[in-house]
Amino acid sequence: MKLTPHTLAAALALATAALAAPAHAAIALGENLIVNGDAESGTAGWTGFDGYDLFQAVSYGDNWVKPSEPGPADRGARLFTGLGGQSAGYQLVDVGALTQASTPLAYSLSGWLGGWQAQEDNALLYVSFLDATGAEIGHSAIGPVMPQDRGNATGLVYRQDSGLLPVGVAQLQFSLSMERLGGGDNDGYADNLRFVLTPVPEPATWMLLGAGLAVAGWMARRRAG
Ligand SMILES: [Ca+2]
Ligand SMILES: [Ca+2]
Repeated sequence: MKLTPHTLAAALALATAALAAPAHAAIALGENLIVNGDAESGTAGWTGFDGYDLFQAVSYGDNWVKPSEPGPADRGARLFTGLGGQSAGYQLVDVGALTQASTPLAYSLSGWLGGWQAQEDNALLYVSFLDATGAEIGHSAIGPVMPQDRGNATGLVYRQDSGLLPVGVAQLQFSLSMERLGGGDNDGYADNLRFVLTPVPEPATWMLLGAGLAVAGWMARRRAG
């Protein structure tokens, strides 16, 4: 199968769905479930996909993104960059203990993604929501950030996606990929990757919010009239 640009992580996500989840530190609501999402521990926590180079962790500096160039204020010393033509790695997290509770959960996926000058090298972070059989029952993704998104300037841009976690999720698979579309280096950049689950507010809270919105809408219509 030929991989179309920007879809590598998504295409690979299902490839490892049957793999057993590795041992993982204690997980909790409100905590970042991506291990070493900030590259400060090198590539610890990430496993390469068969047939692809694992991305690398490099220091902010002259050859990649300068500390003064756009990116997270709390960027630390390192970021992820691609290696070879296409880099891809993943991590699996067992979240059954969190999702089996009756309370609905909301997710927030965020991170800083970028590239180099006007080159179209890019990074994509994709999370698969897997049920107990390993089947994907939903997903979320951020990226790619293309040159026009960063004004053809080297750096990283913040991206975020959020929503309700589907019922029945047992595992999360985080897939990070970078592809090289220009020059010799794979300049898909990523740093400060986060995925957080939080309880959805109680139904009473939603009712109050809904009532407030209804009143606001009525006021708006009244003024418009
Ligand atoms: Ca960092
Ligand atoms: Ca490049």
